Amino acid sequence: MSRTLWQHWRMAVACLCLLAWASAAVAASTVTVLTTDATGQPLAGAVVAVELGGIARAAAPGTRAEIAQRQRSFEPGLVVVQVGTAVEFPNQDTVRHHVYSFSPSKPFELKLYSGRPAAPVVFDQAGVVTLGCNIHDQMVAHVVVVPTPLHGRTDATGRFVLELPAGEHRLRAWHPGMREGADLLVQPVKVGAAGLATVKVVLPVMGRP
Ligand SMILES: [Cu+2]
Repeated sequence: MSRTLWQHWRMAVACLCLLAWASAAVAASTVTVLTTDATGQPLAGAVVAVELGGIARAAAPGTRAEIAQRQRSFEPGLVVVQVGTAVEFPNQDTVRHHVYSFSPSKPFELKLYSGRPAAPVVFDQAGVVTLGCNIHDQMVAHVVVVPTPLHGRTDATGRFVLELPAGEHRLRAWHPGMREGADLLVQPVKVGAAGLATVKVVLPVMGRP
């Protein structure tokens, strides 16, 4: 190998190494979030949301979700939406319902109605909103409002798996077994260059759900 070729080869190797380093630095790593109660028992169905870089992000205008009323219950009984989402509350029963929330992050009421209300309800603040019906006391639902599109619920083993880039993020978690009115628990999550395998989150649930 001539001296010039050798120099080119060395340069190429250096470039490749730099590329590999750069892509490792931005690559996402697979992170498992494990939610448990205070005794270490896994919690299925916990809501987990992560704000990348700790930055809150609202939903794109026009983002919609729906909670119907069917057979005198809310269907589904829990939705997780991004801040700014407009939620429709169609009544599919023949009886009228009166949907309300006293939750501080979104107090509202849809007075006794049939069919589809004229306008959806926009959930513009992060938090947990509890819904009820003035006519049917057993009707309860939750709208969990999070400032990120990156959210999900834990499986039967209490786990939610997602891809996270290196950085300092903000994780929020909540479980229906937590005290009524409890907000999402906030926990910082730091993903280093070597990645991060598991994040444990202990939620203050009241007894077994
Ligand atoms: Cu009702």
